[in-house]
Parts: sequence; structure tokens; C-alpha cells
Amino acid sequence: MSLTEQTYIMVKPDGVQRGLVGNIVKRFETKGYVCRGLKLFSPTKDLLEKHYADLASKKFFPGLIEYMNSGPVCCMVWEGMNAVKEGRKMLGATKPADSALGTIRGDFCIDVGRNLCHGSDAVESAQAEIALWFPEGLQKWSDHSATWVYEDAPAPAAAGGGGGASKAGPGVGGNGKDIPEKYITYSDTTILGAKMPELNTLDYLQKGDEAKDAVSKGKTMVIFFWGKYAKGDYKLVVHMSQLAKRWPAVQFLGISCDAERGDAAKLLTKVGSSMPEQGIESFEADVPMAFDPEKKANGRFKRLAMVTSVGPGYCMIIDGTSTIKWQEQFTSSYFVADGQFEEQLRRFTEGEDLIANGPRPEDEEDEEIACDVGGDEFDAFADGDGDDY
Ligand code: DAT
Ligand code: MG
Repeated sequence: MSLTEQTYIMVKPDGVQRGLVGNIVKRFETKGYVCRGLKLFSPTKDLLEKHYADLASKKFFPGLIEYMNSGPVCCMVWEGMNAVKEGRKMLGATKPADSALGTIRGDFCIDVGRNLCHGSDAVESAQAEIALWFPEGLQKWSDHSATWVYEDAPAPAAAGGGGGASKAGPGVGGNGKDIPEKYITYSDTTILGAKMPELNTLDYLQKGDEAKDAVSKGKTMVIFFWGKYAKGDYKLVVHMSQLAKRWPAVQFLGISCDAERGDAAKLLTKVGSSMPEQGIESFEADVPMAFDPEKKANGRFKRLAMVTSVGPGYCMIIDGTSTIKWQEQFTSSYFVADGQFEEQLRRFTEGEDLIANGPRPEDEEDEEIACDVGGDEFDAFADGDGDDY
């Protein structure tokens, strides 16, 4: 059960006018949900038509768009367990007459065409709506009440995928600790500033359209490498999946390092299962995931990075002009939360300068750089079958 499920709630123009914003905020807050976005906004017709696209054929569609466009709406993102379903319960049924008393629609309106509020109806539509209404991204802050709201809330710093306020700075990771030298991304790392290579040889295992669409539209992307054989990195897949939820305006894509398509596909059948040996309560991989036939894409990244191998745990941030802005190598013992990745993602999305760790110190021997370490280390996890967790 995800504690980071998000729903998109919108208070309609009449709800804003009648002072319902505070009422709705108070309900979500007092119930224990965390606010990740809140703004008063005058939408364009175009945006409203996209939001209500599934109703385009309905008779009431033109009226609905006109009414929604008649004044500002208040846009909100609420996060927590069952946010979508509970949000719908709080708002009430589509028709006010069918809404129970105690719900917003049940208490405060009469006519379906003036039903005061919108709430996402599924986790997937919530993510699409959040990306549509909050292209600038969401607010990241750690909720100090979490352990009072949930029996099993992780302490913010132990969440693994980040989540708490980042302490990252030059040479320092999100957990506030100095980054071991072999994991530091120095400013003169070869791949930084390079153009992302073609991804057209990828064979998508899931959500391919989403990734292809993002590539064609020049969306900011995160690309990470994973492998069915690299069990120590399954956690990275979970953490990337969680990051993707926190940064809905960024398109995530996981590329497999497996030699066989069947192996890569097999890992995706494990979604939802617990992997105690990997310290994973419930395996998540809720982003586009691709098999890389003949490791062609891998080879292109490898040549760009001028390294001997690009292995599981290798992650990059790529901007809208396909330029590789950031890379970090994570491992089975060096997690996303230990590094600078999420802070860089935040800075990047918010238009701030990225953390710069300076050039690689000169006195070092011609040591292998971080990404090689990953590639070699990970082979140790390969045992071919992968069923013994
Ligand atoms: P909901 O808002 O409960 O998700 P919906 O997605 O089916 O309901 O419809 C979106 C909005 O369209 C709804 O909040 C109000 C309007 N609407 C729906 N059915 C309508 C009808 N029969 N006449 C007028 N407006 C309607
Ligand atoms: Mg709806």
C-alpha cells in the first residue's frame, strides 16, 4: 500500500467563489494527507479541454468547459495512502443528489453542472492530471506527522528514495554525508554536456508510448539502467519509480542491461511482490521499462561516457534539448538518497544551477571512474535465475 499515492483535486470557479478552498484543504489536512501542490489558476480553454478530453463527446461538454473557464480554479495535489479513493469519497458522487451528506457535493451543491469540485478517479489519471496542471513540478517537503498518521510510516531520512529536505551540496549527498570519492560526479565527467544518443532500437516492455512521446516532445528525462541479474539494484528501480511520482513533469525510463528479453520481462512480473533479501517490501517499477536488443543503446551511452561498461545503477538527467546534464552511479550499497540525484532534479526543474563538485582532483591515478565500478560489481549479483529472493 503506497503512502505516496497522489490525487489531483480541483475546486471549480463557483467553489472558489463560495469559499470552499479552505474547507477542502482542511478536510485533506486533518485527515492526514500531505499537500504537494496548491495554487489559484485561470486555465485556458485548451487546458480544460485536455483535462476533460474523455468527456468530449458528451452533450454537456461545451457547457462544462465554458463554466470551468468562467473564473479561476484552485488546483491541489494531495498525497497519502488511498489518496484517490478517499479523495473521491470526500468530494461525493458526480450527481449532488447521489452524494451523501457530509461530503462536499452532498452538503454544498444541488446541480450536477455546478458540482463545485473535481477529483481524480484513478491513480493513472491522477498522474496524468498532475502533469497537466503542475508542469512546474510539485513541492517536496517531509511531513513530520507521518508517524502519527501511519503505523508503518518510514522515518523521513530512511525512506531511501529521498523524501526529506535534501542536505546535498558540493561533495555532500542528500543524507548530509560526504559522498565517497568513487561515487562523486566531477564536473569534467566526459558524458556531461553530451547529446543523448538514439533510443530507437529499444524494445519497450511497458509504457513505451509514454517514453516515445516524451522523447519526441523533448521532455526532461531521467534514464536509468537496471538488470534482472543485478538483484542488488532492484532497490534502485523502486527508488526511481518513487522519484517519478515526486517529479511528474519528468519522464523516467529504465533500460535493461540483460542479454535476454525474457529475463528483463521476468523482473516486471515481480511488481507487488515482497523481496525481503533485497529489503524491498513491495517491488515497484511504475515507469517505462525497455529491453535493449544487442545492448545497442547501452553501447552508445558507453561510447559517450568513454567507459568500459554501463551497468545497472547508472542514472542520468537529460534536458529538453537531449543534453545529458547529470549522471550518477548507484549501487547495492549506495542509494539514491545518499547521492545528489534528487536535489539535482529539483534544481534542474526549478531552473536553479546544479550542484557542481568541481573537476576530478589531479593527484589521482588513472583510476577507473565510478560507472565502471558499478558494471563490475554488479556481475557479482548475476546468478542467472533470479528466483531466490
Ligand atoms: P466527476 O467530476 O465526478 O469525476 P465526470 O468525470 O463524469 O464526473 O464529469 C466531469 C464533470 O462534468 C462533472 O463534475 C460535472 C460535469 N457533468 C458530468 N455529468 C454531467 C451531466 N449529466 N450534466 C452536466 N454536467 C455534467
Ligand atoms: Mg471525472
